[in-house]
Amino acid sequence: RGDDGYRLWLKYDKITDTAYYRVCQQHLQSFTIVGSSKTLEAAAKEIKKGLGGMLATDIKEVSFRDGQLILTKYKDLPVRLKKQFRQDNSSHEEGYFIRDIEEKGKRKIFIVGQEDIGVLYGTFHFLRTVQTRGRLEGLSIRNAPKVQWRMLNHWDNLNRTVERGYAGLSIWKWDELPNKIDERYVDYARANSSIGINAVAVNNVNASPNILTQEYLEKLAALTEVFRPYGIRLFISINFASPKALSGLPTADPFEPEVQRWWDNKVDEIYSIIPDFAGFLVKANSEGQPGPQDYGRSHVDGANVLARSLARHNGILIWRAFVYENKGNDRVKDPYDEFVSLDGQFLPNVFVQTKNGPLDFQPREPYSPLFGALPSTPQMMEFQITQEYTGFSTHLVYLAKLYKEVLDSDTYTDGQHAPVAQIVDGTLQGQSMTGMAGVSNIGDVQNWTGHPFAQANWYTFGRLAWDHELSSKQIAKEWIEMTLTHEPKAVETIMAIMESSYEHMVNYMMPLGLTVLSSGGHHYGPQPWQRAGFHNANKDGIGYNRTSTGSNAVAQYTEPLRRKFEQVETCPESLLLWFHHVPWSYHMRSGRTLWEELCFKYNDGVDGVRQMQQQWRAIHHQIDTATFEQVDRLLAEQEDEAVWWRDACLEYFSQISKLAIPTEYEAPR
Ligand code: GCW
Repeated sequence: RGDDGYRLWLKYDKITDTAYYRVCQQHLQSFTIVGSSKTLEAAAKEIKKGLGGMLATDIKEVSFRDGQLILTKYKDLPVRLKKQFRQDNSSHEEGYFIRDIEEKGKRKIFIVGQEDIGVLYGTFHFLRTVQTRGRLEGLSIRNAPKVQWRMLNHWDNLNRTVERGYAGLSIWKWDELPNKIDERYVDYARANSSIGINAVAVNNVNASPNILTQEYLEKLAALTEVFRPYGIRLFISINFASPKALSGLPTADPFEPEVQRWWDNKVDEIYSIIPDFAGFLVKANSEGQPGPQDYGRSHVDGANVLARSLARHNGILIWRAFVYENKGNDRVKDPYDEFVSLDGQFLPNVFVQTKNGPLDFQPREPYSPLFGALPSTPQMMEFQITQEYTGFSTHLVYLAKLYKEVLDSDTYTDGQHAPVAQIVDGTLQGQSMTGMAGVSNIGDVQNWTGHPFAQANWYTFGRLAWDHELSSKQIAKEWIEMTLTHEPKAVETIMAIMESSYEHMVNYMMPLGLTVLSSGGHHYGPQPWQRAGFHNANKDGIGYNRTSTGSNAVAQYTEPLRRKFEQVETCPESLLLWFHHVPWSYHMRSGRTLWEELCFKYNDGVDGVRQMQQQWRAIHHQIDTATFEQVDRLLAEQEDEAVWWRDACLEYFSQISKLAIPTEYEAPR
């Protein structure tokens, strides 16, 4: 029987490596939990499920003296062990350490958290160690997250459709809540907790006011009962005009005292039902959503009204910076232009949430220049996990590459080495409120994400939000071993597929810094002829001039980046057409002309997909049949669509450039 993908990376199949199995059997037959709480119960359940599955035996809960595996908070350790572990202990409330020691002649593994949630995170880490066949002897791990809020944003509507969702309907069955708790909610919480995700916004940022009705608050309360043991806090997206829509107030003007009162009352009501409610996520004055500017007020004015209500309960407000005007100007400049002057004016419990790039989740963008430019405002990174512009759930694209490229980008803030990651994790500008959000790719299809490899993007987002220093390779390896296979050659091959997949996609869709060549509305497939305002192709050349002779978006970057992007010779070729309008005959570093390079890249992308197909077929025997065939079929579709992208774009650009498409770059099928 094939695997249906429901168990994600928490498969816990029996260990087939006999030597490793024997070691585990010897050391992991029994466990002890010190203390009691729902979170510790969740840890115990996971140990039984995880080790029980991998050892194919019952794991017994026993006394402290007999336990081979001890799960405990640091403060509950006996004094002698506290002394022994003093250096391992971290004061981080989500931190933990794992240590293998000899205690009174017996080997014991300790999983020790500062708080219960640390014990649970440590438990998942330990299970991952066994799942990836890590060495148990001498185990010594110390870990804590680098970022405070590690969050999924669902774009799920209350009617269960999912905006930009490609994996079925929303997992939230609002019609059944609060009375019926779907088992999937628990597995969702387990999966998130296993990768360190500790917050979710459950509904679309294009928000229905109804989420704030008492009816929905009770449904939400039922969800928090499931989330709480797993350390997951609840956010909701709200509609700025809710006071009008729900209570018939004549206005939602943030300066009207009755509006502030309305939010105060509503927030009090929420906390009376959900005492640990985390806060609101808001899309305002963006793509038609209502907001403070409807009343001539600023983003700060709007955000602070909500933040004030929330602060009375230690709640948090996340205000999105995804704004643009569509007035024929260069819209990539809008978020920066609107928000930089507001720095320092938001209340302390406000996050500004900024998309990774200044445009809109394109296959490749430079990092958003807002990172580094808001020194006095906590800023939350927003990545997209769902593949709106990167192949829906049809294309195999491992997004760790995109996330890492952005996080590693040097912003040169204050003239020093200052990667985006250090702005996001707060170390560079001394922020204590930090966060990273990912727009979820989860739906109610059996395997959660549609494409089996799209699970890896959920996984990798969580792992990077926890620790942005992990490499994309390392995360891929973990995920493959937990999900697909342990056979070393197959693991290597799948890693190679995943690692190369992102660049292939960029190449067959939008190489050299091109953007938004996708069709209008649904964004599936190419329609460059509708997108002239993004690529600006004409008979002389192609690309968007964002230098000082054009829209001057380069001015939003600090030196020396500004100069680097400004000059065509120093601008990275991967972003060339993002920043420059370049003649077709321009000489690229490869020796090809720009036109030839474009043709080369598109073909290279198609070849890349064909190569992935061959690589996948070569490991046929190491993958369960159902998964193998599903991915194989999807790769065939991806190949067709890569060809579709290449041909549509090159045919179209060829008509404009009046240049023929050279066939020499085309590999045989
Ligand atoms: O990428 C665009 C999407 C919209 C989305 C918007 C946003 C939720 O096409 O569907 O709306 O971004 O991020 O607000």
